[in-house]
Amino acid sequence: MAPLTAPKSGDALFASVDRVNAELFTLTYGAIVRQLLTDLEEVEEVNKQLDQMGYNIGTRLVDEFLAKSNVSRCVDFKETADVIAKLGFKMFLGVTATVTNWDAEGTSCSFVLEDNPLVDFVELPDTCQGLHYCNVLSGVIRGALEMVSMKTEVTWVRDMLRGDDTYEMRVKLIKQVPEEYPYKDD
Ligand code: MYR
Repeated sequence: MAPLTAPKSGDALFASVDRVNAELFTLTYGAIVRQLLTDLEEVEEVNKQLDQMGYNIGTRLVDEFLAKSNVSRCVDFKETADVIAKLGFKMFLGVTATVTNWDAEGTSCSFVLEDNPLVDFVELPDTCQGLHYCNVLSGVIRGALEMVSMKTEVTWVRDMLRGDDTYEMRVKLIKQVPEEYPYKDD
């Protein structure tokens, strides 16, 4: 029998393990949403809960992102948005987003997702029309940004599960809290 070796990135086996994990992740998320719908009954409450779960994840995810990506402090919100769209989404969802629809002040923009692994296999019944199924993602962005001193509001403006042509998340910078130096200079 050939000796067993661990699969390496690029191996066919590794690719299939990645694919199975992505499917497991998608199905697990679906099961969580379904359970919340059963437990909370009100779609609005489920939206809030998914956002809060995402926020909690985002506040932790940001450390892993900063450690793995070696990204240093961004000069402004525009650079931060690009970093999230190109590196953040790629690292945790395996897709990239397009940053678009900037307002004149440079404080609001949209992330457009052509591909959204969270919604594979998902179809919403009529009773769930008000559901923001992907609210965990907007919560993640809000939580992660808060950890780097940016208070934001994140909302979905287009959602293919609601009949739109793509997924568009609007991110509005509310306040940039200056980071305090923890020691007093003498
Ligand atoms: C800075 O400190 O200026 C850099 C800020 C980078 C923030 C990156 C946040 C990453 C969030 C991951 C998004 C995951 C989406 C699924």
